[in-house]
Amino acid sequence: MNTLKIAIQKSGRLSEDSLKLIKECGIKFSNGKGKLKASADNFPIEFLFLRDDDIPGYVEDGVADLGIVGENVLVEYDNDVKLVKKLGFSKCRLSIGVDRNWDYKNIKELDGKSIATSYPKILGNYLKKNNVNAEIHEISGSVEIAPSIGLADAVCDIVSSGSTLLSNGLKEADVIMRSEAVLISGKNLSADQVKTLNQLLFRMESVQAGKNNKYILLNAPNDSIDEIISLLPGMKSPTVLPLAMEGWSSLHSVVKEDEFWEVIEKLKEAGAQGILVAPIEKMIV
Ligand code: PRT
Ligand code: ZN
Repeated sequence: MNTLKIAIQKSGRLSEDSLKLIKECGIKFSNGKGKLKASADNFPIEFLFLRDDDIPGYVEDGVADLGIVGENVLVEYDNDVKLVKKLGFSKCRLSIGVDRNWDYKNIKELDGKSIATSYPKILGNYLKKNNVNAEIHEISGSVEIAPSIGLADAVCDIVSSGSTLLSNGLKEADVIMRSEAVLISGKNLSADQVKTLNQLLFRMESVQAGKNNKYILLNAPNDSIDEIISLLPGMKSPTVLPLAMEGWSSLHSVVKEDEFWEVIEKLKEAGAQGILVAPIEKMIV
């Protein structure tokens, strides 16, 4: 059997982007509302829709072969599974939050204090590593209200924009870990399942590479082509085509998303004109 069962969060912050990634990989399926299972029409994969906290355990037990969870959940539960790939979405931080008037300098200030969290293991390890002796109050939700109701001196919670801390009179004082969605797998996949996993990873990597790059077309006088090629090395080397106008060429290449604006400035200085930039759906290097 080469079919893989993948566990995806049923409803929450990971759900939409997890399903979007699967769809961008060309995998078609219909997941009616409230369904707990679905299978793909054109790829050997089945979906289980679960609470995120249950996913690492189900993958460890072999109920699911793969799963998508936040790294924070993976590290907290510490199941015997493999982290296969970071997926680049649902980015957040697990941070210490303290009263906004606290002149907090470093983690040592939490010595002898109490901290409310849903992440006792990650927090405990961090405190131990820093030789800080604090009391950990494990609570499962609404951690941010703990200081205002006198339950704890500080919190350790997931932060994204920071507005939840802010609206509870707290500030982000220390980042304990950075997290994003990750693909995990069990340790006992069959050889056929590993083949399917490699096909899935190949598709995910093509989608990610596409997102990290832009397709760029521009016109340039022939005497600036060498300089422009050095700015736009492309996948192998840029395509250079003559324009109908004597002495000019069109160049086609790819540019990395995070270098994009810097490169555009340099291209303009080198004499490029009529620059067109288009998204890339998939990129196979
Ligand atoms: O029901 P189920 O158990 O499946 O879901 P859940 O409620 O436990 O998890 P969910 O859907 O809230 O989050 C799933 C994963 O998304 C988390 O494990 C993180 O990896 C990731 N993630 C990304 C976040 C956030 N951003 C986030 N902002 N998880 C939670 N939050 C919460 C945080 O707990 C706090 O209450 O949002 C608030 C802070 O947000 P800001 O923007 O105000 O800072
Ligand atoms: Zn959860």
